[in-house]
Parts: sequence; C-alpha cells; structure tokens
Amino acid sequence: MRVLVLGGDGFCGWPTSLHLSAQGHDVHIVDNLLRRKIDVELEVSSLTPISSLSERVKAWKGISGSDIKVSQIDIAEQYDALLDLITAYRPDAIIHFAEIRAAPYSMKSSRHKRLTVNHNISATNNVLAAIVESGQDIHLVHLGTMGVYGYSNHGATIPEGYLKVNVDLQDGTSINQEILHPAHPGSIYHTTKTMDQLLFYFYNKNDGLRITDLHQGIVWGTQTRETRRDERLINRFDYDGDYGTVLNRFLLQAALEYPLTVHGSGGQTRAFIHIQDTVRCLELAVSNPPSNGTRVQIFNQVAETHRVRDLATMISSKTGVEVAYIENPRREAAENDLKVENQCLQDLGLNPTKLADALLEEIVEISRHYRHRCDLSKIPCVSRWVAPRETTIDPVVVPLSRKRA
Ligand code: NAD
Ligand code: USQ
Repeated sequence: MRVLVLGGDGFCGWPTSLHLSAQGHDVHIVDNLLRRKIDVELEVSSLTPISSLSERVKAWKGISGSDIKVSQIDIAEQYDALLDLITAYRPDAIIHFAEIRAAPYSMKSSRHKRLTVNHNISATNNVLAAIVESGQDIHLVHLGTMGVYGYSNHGATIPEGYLKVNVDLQDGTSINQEILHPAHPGSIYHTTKTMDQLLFYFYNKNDGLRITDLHQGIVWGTQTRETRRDERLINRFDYDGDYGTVLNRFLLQAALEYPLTVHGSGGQTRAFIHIQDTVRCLELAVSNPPSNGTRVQIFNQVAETHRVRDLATMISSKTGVEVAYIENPRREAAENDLKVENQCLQDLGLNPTKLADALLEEIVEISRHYRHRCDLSKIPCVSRWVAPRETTIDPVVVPLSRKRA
C-alpha cells in the first residue's frame, strides 16, 4: 500500500513510518518540523539525541534498503501543496498525526490556546477537503484521544466511539439510536480532538469519506523494533512539563532520583499503551479500512488503565525514589475511575503489551544513558489551567442523573 504519514517526524509518527516501511508498505512522510520548532520555543530538547529527518530516512535506507520520501509541508497552511502531493502520490491511506498534541502547551496562554485551535482544526479540515478535491478513494486514519470522552465518574464502561441511547418520542413510543459519545474535553488540546470528530462525521456523511478515528490513551516507552536498529533511528523522548507524559516522566525522574511529581492526590485514572503497540495498531487500522458507505470507524487504542498514584508507588517501590504530591496545575477531577472497551483492535489481531518490568527497566536504562542531556529546570509543570486570581471560581459541574430499574 502507498501510505502518506502526516506528522511522520514525531514521537508516534516516526516509529509508525519505520514499521510500515518494514512491513513492505511504500511510505511518504509529510512534516513541517513544527515539533522541533516548539522544542526551540520551550528551550528544551528530546532526552534522546534525535537525528534530523533527512539523516533519519538516509539511515533507514542504508539499514533496510527501503526508501521513505519526505515532503516539508505545513498541512494547516499549505493546502495547495498538500493537494498536489495527494494528487501525484495517490495514497491508499493517509495517517494523520500532524497536530499540536500537548494539553499543558495548549493551556500556556491565550496565544497557545488560539494557536492550538486554529492549527489543529485547519490541519484536519485541510486533509479532509484535499481528499474530497482529489477525487480519490483514500482511507483516512486519524489519531484521536481517550480524552474526548472525559474522565467523569459515571461508572459505565466507555464504548468505542458510539453510545446507545433511547429517545422518547411525543407519541409515547421510543427509538434506539447510536450517537457519538458526548464530548467532555479537559484542555484546549483535547477540545480540538472533539471538534475533529465532528469534521469526520460531516465529511463521512456528506462525501462518503472512509475514516478511522483511533482514540488513543497515553503512549509510553520510546523504542520500537525498528528504531532500536541504529542510534540514528532513535525515537524522541519528551520529559519536560509541557510535552512529557506522565509514565515516561516518572521513569526518567526515577533514573535521576528526582521525586516523582504526582499532581494532587494522584487519583486520576488514565489509559495507557506502549509505543510498540501504537505502531501495530496503525498497521492494523491501515489494513482494515471501513467499507464504503459505513459510518466513521472508531477504535479505542488502549492496553490498560492505571491510577497515577499507583504508577508512582510502583516505580517508587522498585527504585526507592520518593513520591512528591504537588499542587495540581490542571483543573481535573481529583479522583476518577475508568473502564474502557478496547475489543475492536484486539479482534483485528492486537495482543497488547501490559506494563512489564522489562519494558519499564528499558526506559529507566535509556533515561540513565542520556541523563546528561536532561535539564532539571524543565521538569516542573508550569502551565496552569486557571490563573491564580481566578481559582475561586467554581467549575461548571454537569449533574449526572441515573435511572434505576
Ligand atoms: P508529536 O508532536 O511528537 O508529533 C506530531 C508531528 O506532526 C510532529 O513531527 C510535527 O512537526 C508534525 N506537525 C504538526 N503540525 C504539522 C503541520 N501543520 N504540518 C505538518 N506537520 C505537522 O506528537 P505525537 O506524540 O507523535 O502524537 C501524534 C498524534 O497522536 C497527535 O495527533 C496526538 O494528539 C495523538 N496522540 C498522542 C498521544 C501520546 O501520548 N503521544 C496519545 C494519544 C494521542
Ligand atoms: N500528571 C502527574 N504528574 C506529572 C504529569 C502528569 O500527576 O508529572 C497527571 C496529569 O495531571 C494527568 C495525568 O497525569 O492527570 C496524565 O497527564 P499526561 O500529561 O500524561 O497526559 P495528557 O495531558 O492527558 O496527554 C497525553 C498526550 C496527549 C494524548 C493524551 C491521551 O500528551 O496527546 O491525547 O495523553 S489521554 O490522556 O488518554 O487523553
């Protein structure tokens, strides 16, 4: 298959590009290097020494014999260039990773909020409009997030995208329907992913586009089978307060003997998946497109769920590093449970990796190996959801009512 990977230089996109290339697919990366520019803005860099994108693909050609072509296009701004590439390359599938993806970054200031919304919504709409204008039957695979569902404590298992509802009609009868699960985003970044969902809904209904939306949990780990083959292929490792995600941050902190930064009581339960499984899920999604005329296919890309303080306690007991409970800079529930349906990708062949000592140890090893590259001043999360002067305002709480049988 010919696969266009938008955002193929990023944390998920690079190992996915290599994996698909190793599986014999023809891969073409599009990236405007925005993620590397954000590193410059934040004055931080990946813990691992990532090569330039041109060095990466040259190294891959030398190691595997396979070509990965690269186009530097800003898909949010350069619509004509994107359309020309799609027209010429004629991809069977497009994988769309190319969005600003860090919740704390999106909440840093009004400039970051506006940038994240304008950028992500334009990027997604441009891809959809370009597929329609190209007149080609291309399967779009998008990386969504578990955060579109939110983290309220309603006790029910989160379904894969669609919720069954019963609607009472005026004549006293009722109808059963499946609707998109209500959106309950927890940051501006997560909000853009809920808006993406509506764009997919519309283009699927209006233009018959075939779309798979993967609602992914927090990705942990760094290396995959392909990125491990040569140091020039190494994947990025974000540890800073804006882009670093919780489990990788805790493992790095453990390696540096830096107290584990648990927000609040650490009662937040989140979904996790290892990067090796992410690339496998993308392979499965690309190989299993929805048929024409079907609604947007939504899969929950999740291996397991964990409570943040349980992760910290587990890592602390293995390494002896203390746990620091710090004021939560985010506005989120102090405690939540999370039950998630994740059967669809397993039915397609995913056998997800669970948190395993060997994999945790591998991240600690990477962290130890590159610890000299870590800037400790970048570890604290300084982006606040609400400015201090506003913290007396109570958030809007949507009451949940329950019908008892
Ligand atoms: P990343 O920031 O490392 O990678 C995104 C890539 O897209 C970067 O290389 C960036 O330069 C490129 N890009 C951004 N805007 C672009 C544009 N306008 N034109 C061209 N290229 C552009 O992020 P990631 O961690 O690889 O995440 C990829 C996707 O997966 C995101 O959409 C994210 O929301 C989703 N996701 C990530 C995680 C996670 O834990 N990392 C979890 C769930 C979902
Ligand atoms: N947290 C800590 N300590 C830290 C960092 C985070 O306690 O040092 C807590 C946060 O308060 C939050 C939880 O850990 O409750 C998760 O935070 P995170 O930064 O690991 O994850 P999040 O902001 O949700 O975003 C990440 C990715 C995003 C993706 C999302 C999937 O950056 O692209 O969409 O995970 S999900 O969380 O399932 O929505």
